[in-house]
Amino acid sequence: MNKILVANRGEIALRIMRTAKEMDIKTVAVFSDPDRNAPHVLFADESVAIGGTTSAESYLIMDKIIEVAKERGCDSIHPGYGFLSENPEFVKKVEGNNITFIGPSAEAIFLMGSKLEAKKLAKKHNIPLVPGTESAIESVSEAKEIASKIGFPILIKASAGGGGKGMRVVKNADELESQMERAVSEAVSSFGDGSVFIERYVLNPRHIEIQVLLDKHGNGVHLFERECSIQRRHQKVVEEAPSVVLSEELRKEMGECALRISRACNYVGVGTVEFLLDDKNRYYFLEMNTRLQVEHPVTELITGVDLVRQQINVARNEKLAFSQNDLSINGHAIEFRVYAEDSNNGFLPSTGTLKTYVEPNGNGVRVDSGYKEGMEIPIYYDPMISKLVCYGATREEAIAKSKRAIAEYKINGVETTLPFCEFVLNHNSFKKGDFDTNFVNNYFEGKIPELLLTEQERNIVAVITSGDLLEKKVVQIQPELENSVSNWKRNRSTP
Ligand code: MV4
Repeated sequence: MNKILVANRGEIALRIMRTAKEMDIKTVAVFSDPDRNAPHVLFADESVAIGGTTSAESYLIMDKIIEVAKERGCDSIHPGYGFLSENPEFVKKVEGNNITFIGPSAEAIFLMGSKLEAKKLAKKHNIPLVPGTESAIESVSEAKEIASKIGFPILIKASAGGGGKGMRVVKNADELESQMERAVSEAVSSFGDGSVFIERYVLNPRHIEIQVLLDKHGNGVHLFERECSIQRRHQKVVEEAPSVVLSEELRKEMGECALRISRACNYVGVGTVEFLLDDKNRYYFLEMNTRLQVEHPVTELITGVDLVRQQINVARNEKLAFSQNDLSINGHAIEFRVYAEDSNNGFLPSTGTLKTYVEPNGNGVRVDSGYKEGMEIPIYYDPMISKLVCYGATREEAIAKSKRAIAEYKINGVETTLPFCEFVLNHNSFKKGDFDTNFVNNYFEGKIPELLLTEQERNIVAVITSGDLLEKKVVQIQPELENSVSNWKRNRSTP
């Protein structure tokens, strides 16, 4: 492999190019009009303008990207995440042009794109599933019959969905008909496929995912788990590895399950198998993501494995250089997604220019970003500015480093989710590792609590929970809010 076209933008394009450079492989960037001065464009050995502004006009145009790859003599394409990364048609086109797609086969991507097919495969291989239907439900009467067997609440999911898109909770039989109709019409309009299925709704689950890596010679390993429960509306905000709740035994069992389903679809390269973990530590297969994930760095930090290097090695037919016994968890890593969003205003996108942009660094701090000071955050793409990833020998150390790094991170010009990340870090439930996918719903009231009373005042059972001092609320002491005062405001100079 001599030259990779990176069919992506921002932090992940840069992330991929860095490893390519370490491997003495040339890189070609493609870029849209708004991205002409972006770091990934400057970093690449060659950069080619593909025009367009929106994703649909640029990073999603398969033929144009393949044309550039051929013109520039690329022998391979790395899709990153998002965009064309899980599009089986793209894989076929790339391979049809004698270019290596750095990722799994079109067939594996296609299979896992159908949540129902994925579940059928999992069942065949004795992988635990949430009780529910194995094929698409055709009618409301069928849905009622199934629901009465598994009991309410149930969840209606779109087979072509995933990542939480097209899901409907149904609390009782009265709601079933209307919710089912909505789910089907949503599935048709969003995915062009109205197939839906039913599962029992698991209350307060954790979201645990297993990183897998398989070569083309039948070797495969898992690289342990990532805990991704801290999310809002299916957008992950804080991810960590390892999870505080998995025993060695459970970790091994889930890792083996993840490998079993990967092998069942002849998976090659890096992939992620998602599970729900309920409050009794029972796990259920949800879906498989057939790409390099945003949160892959936490796994890299605790295992010492460069996942992009592994993807490239597998793509060029190499055998894995290590086996499961060579892998172990070393330390603890936490990732914070820094979005240009206003966490005090419903996480609305916050557009503008990075007037001040100073990244933290130092021991245990990694920042994967795609921006520099003075750049504008384009409104056309995902609003993620960077990922702050902190590493320590223990979880406590990783938390301490994270607090220090967030305090060092100076961003003016746009609002970011950093204050929200700090809120999470300071929350007692997070500190104790006692949380699930409802963390944000349960504890975040839409505003960052900016002030906490002094020690003395705290003893008088009063806490200011509202950001607005005029709305001073006097409430019972909420242990979770202790220490949740944020110093972001103090550290921030006004834009
Ligand atoms: C569920 C569930 C509860 N019960 N399935 C959301 C993302 C998609 N991959 C599956 N999701 C869920 N499926 C059953 N039967 C709860 C969720 C869920 C969730 C899962 C992982 C991370 C965050 C979540 C937030 C809300 C709901």
